[in-house]
Amino acid sequence: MQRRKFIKRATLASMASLLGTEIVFGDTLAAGYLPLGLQEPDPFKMFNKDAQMVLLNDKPWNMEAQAHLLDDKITPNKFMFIRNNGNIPKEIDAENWTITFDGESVAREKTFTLKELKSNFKPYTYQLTLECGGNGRSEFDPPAKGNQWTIGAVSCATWTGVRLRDVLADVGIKDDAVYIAYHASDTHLSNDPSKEPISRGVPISKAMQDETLIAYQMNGTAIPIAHGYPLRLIAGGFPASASGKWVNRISIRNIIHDGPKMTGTAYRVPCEPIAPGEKIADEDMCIIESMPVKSLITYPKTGAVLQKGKSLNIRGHAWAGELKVREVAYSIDFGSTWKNCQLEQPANRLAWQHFNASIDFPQEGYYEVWAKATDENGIAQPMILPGWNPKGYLNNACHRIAIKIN
Ligand SMILES: Nc1nc2c(c(=O)[nH]1)N[C@H]1C(S)=C(S)[C@@H](COP(=O)(O)O)O[C@H]1N2
Ligand SMILES: [Mo]
Repeated sequence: MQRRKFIKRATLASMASLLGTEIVFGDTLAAGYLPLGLQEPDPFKMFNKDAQMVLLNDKPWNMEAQAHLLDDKITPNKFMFIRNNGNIPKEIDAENWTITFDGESVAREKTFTLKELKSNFKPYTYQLTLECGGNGRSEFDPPAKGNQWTIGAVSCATWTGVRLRDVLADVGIKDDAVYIAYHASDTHLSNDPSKEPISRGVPISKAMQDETLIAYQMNGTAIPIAHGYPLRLIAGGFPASASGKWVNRISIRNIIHDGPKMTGTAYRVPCEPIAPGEKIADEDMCIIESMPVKSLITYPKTGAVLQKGKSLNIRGHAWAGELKVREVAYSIDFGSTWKNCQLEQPANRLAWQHFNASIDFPQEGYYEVWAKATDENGIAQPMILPGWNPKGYLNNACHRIAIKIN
């Protein structure tokens, strides 16, 4: 019979110091036992994410998808990227959740409970593309600080909520209104209660669009905690940072909102192109509004091996901020020649569009399939990195996958 091994006294002492207190009865623990209090939470389980998602940061939680995970026409929660600037609110009381409309340019300051919001205004449902302004940042050189997103900080889910416009009509906005700003209940990483991790917003014209929602459902059920439960602003086509999660206040401003992450280099790019690494003054930086045209090949997964003589069906999505995508083309010869893909219409304005193509390869060997989308104004994705900027935003270079034909 093998004797059960007990934990070593030194191990117990170091665990106690990590926990900041004595482990009472610790001498009965088996060797190798890790007290729950010392176990790192598993973010994939905690947020119901697929294990193939990629964790970029745990303080705060930031997680991205891989291209092949984004194959669904409507992104399910398990493949949706998470981008947090602060700590997710701890105690969320949806029953008693309120949202206040205030600011210099509000006519009648007003607070609604979540229930009132739902019963006073008509619900609308749209598929809306949300892409982080920093998606693709990892490729910039000189590198930019921040989450090193590759291609996976984009999603297109179904969002249900009330139109911001309808609520603004109810509270009334004064003639001098220029911007709306969100405030939310997540907390600053420093835990300083007087600091907000992020408070951004959109111009009034964007706030007035049909698809700008104060949403309470994602893909037909309550919004998952990580994505803003129980209430979030959704402004598709703009950098996703404009879509405030856990929103409890919307201020109608008579100036361009100046909250955290609105000023300086945050979510701004040089108004005029600059050389990589060049210094630039804050006043020469412009706020990112509509996101640039982009596409993603979601099938097959890069590295796929195919039998000679078979054609390959590729598919993916394309989006262009507030614009429609006019065309998606593919190349198998490193951009020398291009052929058109089939492109679907969007489900609604600001939803990504699906494309597919059937590709024949002339002989065995290594290939890359490149995809290039063009927006309705004739602007196409660049094949190499677009303009360098200090924070590494708006990398919409062509996506490519490797294919081997045997
Ligand atoms: N309150 C709050 N809203 C927020 C953020 C945040 O940190 N706090 N992050 C923003 C950023 S930068 C992005 S890209 C999106 C990410 O949305 P998701 O995590 O639902 O994918 O939420 C935005 N809304
Ligand atoms: Mo973001």
